[in-house]
Amino acid sequence: MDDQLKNIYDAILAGDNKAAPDEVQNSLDAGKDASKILNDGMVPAMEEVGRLFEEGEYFVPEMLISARAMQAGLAVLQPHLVEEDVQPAGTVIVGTVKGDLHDIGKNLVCMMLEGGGFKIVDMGTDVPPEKFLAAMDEHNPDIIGMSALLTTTMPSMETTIDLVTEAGKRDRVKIMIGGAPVTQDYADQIGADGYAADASRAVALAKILVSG
Ligand code: B1M
Repeated sequence: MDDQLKNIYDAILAGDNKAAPDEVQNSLDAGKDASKILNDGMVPAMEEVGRLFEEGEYFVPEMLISARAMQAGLAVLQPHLVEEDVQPAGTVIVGTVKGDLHDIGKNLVCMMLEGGGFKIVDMGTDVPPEKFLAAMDEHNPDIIGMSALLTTTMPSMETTIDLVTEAGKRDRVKIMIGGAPVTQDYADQIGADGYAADASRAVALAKILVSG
């Protein structure tokens, strides 16, 4: 990691929500690629926050202020991740499932999908299965995307798929899932159409799902 990326990494770890966007801007001004800033500076910082939390060195407040610094940095990065003038590739409803308040990964997936030309309906966090179903009726999406960061909230993905199936609407929509504890095996097990490990793979997967 070079000095510029290290400054971003340190600002997020320290939860400094002024330095984080400033350092992101400095790196952009210096000509650094937005995806490099994201993948080699910002995401590793959040992984380190998770490790420190697991080891009992960080607690929820520290996680929260680091998350805020991450979001502040992402706001600066967003226009550089989103390509302009791309034809709509389809509509995707995206939400973090019921009981789960983690939204950084979900927001990144939304940004990248938007950059990939998809129209996004962002449902936010803590989205119950019934709300996904109601949004399906309202927005007629090509894809429902669900994110979960807690092992305890993953079952809500299956409940949502079951609800869509019981409503007789499963053949009208593709369902993709993701989030740190989610795997391809889990996607297969609950009958999702696909799993993506990160935001760029989510775009590639969404393109395959709408074309197939
Ligand atoms: Co929480 N938290 N957290 N947390 N948190 C984790 C997830 C945890 C792994 C930390 C740890 O113990 N190491 C752990 C979960 C353990 C488990 O379930 N096995 C945990 C816990 C325990 C908790 C609480 C229960 C803590 C408590 O209160 N005691 C609590 C739960 C609150 C709730 O949701 N009900 C809690 C709270 C919080 C904060 C609010 C403080 C904050 C979230 C702030 C926010 O999101 N606005 C927070 C944070 C920041 C984290 C960590 C440190 C970082 C998460 C993150 O933003 N990562 C996290 C540790 C970790 O993940 N290593 C942790 C960066 C982000 C870019 O990655 O979200 O994985 P990620 O998204 C990626 C991919 O997964 C993928 O693409 C994204 C971009 O590449 N992806 C998709 C995500 N969604 C996708 C959807 C797709 C496709 C791909 O298709 C639709």
